[in-house]
Amino acid sequence: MGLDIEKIRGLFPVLHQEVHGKPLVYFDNAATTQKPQAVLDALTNYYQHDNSNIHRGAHALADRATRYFEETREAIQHFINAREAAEVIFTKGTTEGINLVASTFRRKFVEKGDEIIISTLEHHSNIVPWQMLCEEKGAILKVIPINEAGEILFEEFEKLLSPKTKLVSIVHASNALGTINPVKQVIDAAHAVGAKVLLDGAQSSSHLNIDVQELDCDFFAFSAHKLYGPTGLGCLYGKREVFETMPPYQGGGEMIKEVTFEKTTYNEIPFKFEAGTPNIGDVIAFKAAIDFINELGKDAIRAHEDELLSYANEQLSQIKGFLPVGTAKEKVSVLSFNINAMHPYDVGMMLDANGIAVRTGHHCTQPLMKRLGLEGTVRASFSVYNSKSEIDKLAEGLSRIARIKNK
Ligand code: C6P
Repeated sequence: MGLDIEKIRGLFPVLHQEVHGKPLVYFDNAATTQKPQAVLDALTNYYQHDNSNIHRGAHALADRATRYFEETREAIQHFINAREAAEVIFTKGTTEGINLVASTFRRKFVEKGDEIIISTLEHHSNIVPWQMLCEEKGAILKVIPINEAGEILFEEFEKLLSPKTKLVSIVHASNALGTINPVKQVIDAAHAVGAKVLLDGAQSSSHLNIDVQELDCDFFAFSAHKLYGPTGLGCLYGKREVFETMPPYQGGGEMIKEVTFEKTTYNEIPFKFEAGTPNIGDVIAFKAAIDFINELGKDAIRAHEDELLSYANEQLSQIKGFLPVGTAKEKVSVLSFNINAMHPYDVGMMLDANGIAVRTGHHCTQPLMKRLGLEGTVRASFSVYNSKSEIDKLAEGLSRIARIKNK
């Protein structure tokens, strides 16, 4: 039995509105997903009944807030199959997770002449922190090339590996093209030369089953807002033995064991990496998003999204001037394209006039767009609450746009 999409849509208040006089069709899910009522309720409930600082107060509200906060950590542990909850750190998002690792590696593990490997598919947040590190330490940034379909060239990656490779940081699923990278192979090859591996899971976490133990990655960073959860919140998974060797990211409350003016000793993980009062309300609300996903099941979500992706490919391929961008064999439900030589922004504006929300531009992957010889693309990204009838509306809208251009 497939999912009951109408019922699922009923859980998302924001979907039931008109935009420019047309029913909203929300296809910008790779940028951020919408939030189910349960997440909104959890957030309100926290501020109405439980609001308190955590881990320090000796009163009922503080106890409750601490318990709910740590329950989310445990839910995340199971969601990604980490060995223990302490291997999950709360961050502001994928970007901060990557910056945390880059910052600690810069201070402790990377020397002049060492190498960091990323791929051509990376989001800016998995490029710039490593460039900053390399600039400061005199290290070298190497980039795995891709083919025209948007797949990494694995043999070329193997050639880049050497005993100088300190870290491989690679996107699990591309936000711009949808490509799913062969990360297990990447991790095994990187470990063979002694390098650590960080996976940017911003896109994969919402579509694929994640098992960090099976993958054997050293780090996995993702954002709550792409998983039906609140914005400004994310998680960084790290293996205990790796986290324990790393210096703290920021100094402040919570991350210490004892402070004197002469010397400070640091707290255990995860608290060592969680300085200051965290985003308590959003962490607590995030559990409702994880529960929502678990109730539907990742396999059922993926099956529905895959069906939408192939249906969209079929329908849009019939439009004269439709140029798909990113045709990897393994993809999440991201469809990037252009229409003739039209500027993606113009296509996006015309779709918006029809109530259809897509993202246009370089998708924070300028080097990838340059490699593909494009200024940008139109990107439709599908989620569990989307339907084939919405894709029909996209196809109709694009046909009209293409006809104007073809005249
Ligand atoms: N991509 C998109 O529209 P933050 O902003 O920290 O939550 O996530 C950053 C990030 C990192 N890696 C990948 C693969 C991503 O897709 C993103 C966010 C959004 O594609 C916003 S640019």
